[in-house]
Amino acid sequence: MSNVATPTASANKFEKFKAEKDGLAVKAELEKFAQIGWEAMDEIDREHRLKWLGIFFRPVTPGKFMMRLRLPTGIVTSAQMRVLAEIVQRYGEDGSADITTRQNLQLRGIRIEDVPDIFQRMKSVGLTSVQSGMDNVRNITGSPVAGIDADELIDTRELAQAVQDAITNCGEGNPAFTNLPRKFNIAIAGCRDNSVHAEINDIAFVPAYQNGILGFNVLVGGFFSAKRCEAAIPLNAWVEQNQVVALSLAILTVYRDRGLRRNRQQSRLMWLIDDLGLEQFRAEVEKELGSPLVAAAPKDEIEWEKRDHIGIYAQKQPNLNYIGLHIPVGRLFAQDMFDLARIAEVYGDREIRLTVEQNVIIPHIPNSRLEIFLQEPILQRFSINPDPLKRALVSCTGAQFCNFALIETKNRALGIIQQLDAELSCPHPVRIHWTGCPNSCGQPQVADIGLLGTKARKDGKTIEAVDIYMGGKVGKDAKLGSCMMKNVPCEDLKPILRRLLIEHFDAQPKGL
Ligand code: SRM
Ligand code: SF4
Repeated sequence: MSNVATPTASANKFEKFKAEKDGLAVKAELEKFAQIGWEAMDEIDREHRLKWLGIFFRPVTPGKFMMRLRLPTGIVTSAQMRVLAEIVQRYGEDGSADITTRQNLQLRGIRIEDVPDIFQRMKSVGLTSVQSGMDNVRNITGSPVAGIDADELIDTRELAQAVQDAITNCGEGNPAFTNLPRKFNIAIAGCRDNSVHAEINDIAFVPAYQNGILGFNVLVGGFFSAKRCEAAIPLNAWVEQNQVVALSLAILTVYRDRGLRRNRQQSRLMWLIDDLGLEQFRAEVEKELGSPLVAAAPKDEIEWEKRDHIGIYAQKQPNLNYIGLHIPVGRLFAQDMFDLARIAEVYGDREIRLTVEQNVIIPHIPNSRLEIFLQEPILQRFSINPDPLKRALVSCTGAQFCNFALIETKNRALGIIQQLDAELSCPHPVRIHWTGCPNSCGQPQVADIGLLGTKARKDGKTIEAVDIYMGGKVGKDAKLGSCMMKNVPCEDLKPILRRLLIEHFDAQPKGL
């Protein structure tokens, strides 16, 4: 069956332009775009189709594009990080990178004339940004300590890579999956603490035993959007590890061919599951798979509270450790990236890992090198023991670069949290997530305290404000939080957060 749906008269504008020309088609036109420059480009190519290559036009900074990579399980080598640092360095003060809430990297300041060269350099170190935006499958997440966690159940690194390779044709681009009804998220958890937020993915694989065999129970339909947020529900299916790719492709194919395309606010996978009913949806997936699905195992193996991996931890390999560094709101500059590449080479095994909390892990550090590692100046910037509130702070991009944003997020989040850490003693980290608009990229619904950007009226003026979410639970028995307070002006927020921290999270004013 063709992957390009025939648009009906009522089809939305996205379906129409996708049917006119596949997003991936711009790959062949990159040299031309580089020559003519961003201003002369066709508007739909520039603002939409380029996202099929992971290149995002930023209306806030016209001419300076963002590039979103694909890093399955958030793993990047030091050689790759160095190439990315060189790319960012070229743009001076405009260049930076962000670690994303999908364990990924986004580069900023990119000029279209440099993209062909950047792609060549990325390819030389095995990196791709293909199909990372618009109606494609996003970065495949997995435990950030896969393969090194002493207590892990399944090392998911190869599985995440295999799913990505199948969907993207090994990074070259795969027309079979470039016209989904909407974006699509896949997570593969092999750990005991649900470090991937399984519950907020369109497909999540969570470890489960069936008749003594270790495989995965499958959850489907989790998503956030401005209009609706849902936790994933069980598909009532269990698969062996070697069936993960096939099942992912079968679900994607059903979604591609049957998914709802009329209204983009009602196009994510859960809307199709609602439309067909779970039983019928499951039957469609079986038909696509060509074999019946095995019913879910009675229980999964997610038994732990979620870990943040910041600090020093022994690996399953004797005498080796992984060290989690806190990266304030995930923001990196070129020198930071060079420094991370260097410490991964000097102390580790040339590997850097990223977490969905927007932090970094350097694995494979021998016991004998720990003491000297701890003297590295980079740990002054990226602490292994940050203050408890800063430690668990997550923030989406916000108004600095994102045109959907209703508020500024990253800088404001850091400013407020530093003041609160100075004023309060918190016995444990409190997960505060900021997101600049209802799209919820900063996942406020999974947080202890989630702050979702909005606009409010105060003294006759429109001002930046937040809706406050609480009650999000991660790890075992994860559950989404809900909105507790609406339209809190950002300028009035700090005392309210302070009160919430004291009343609900055992914080004490310092000096008492
Ligand atoms: Fe997101 C759109 C940033 C994770 C839900 N997201 C956007 C855009 C591309 C909008 C735009 O074009 O400006 C943002 C780019 C801003 C920029 O310049 O950085 C953007 N999303 C991000 C990132 C960078 C936030 C971050 O600071 O970490 C995350 C990138 C992840 C990645 O590496 O691929 C990011 N976005 C998420 C998540 C969280 C997750 O996946 O766990 C969600 C909620 C989960 C979900 O998708 O179900 C999320 N982003 C959205 C939505 C709402 C989707 C919907 O169904 O309505 C949009 C808007 C859209 O797609 O129309 C959106
Ligand atoms: Fe932009 Fe809104 Fe996503 Fe933040 S939540 S990155 S403001 S789209």
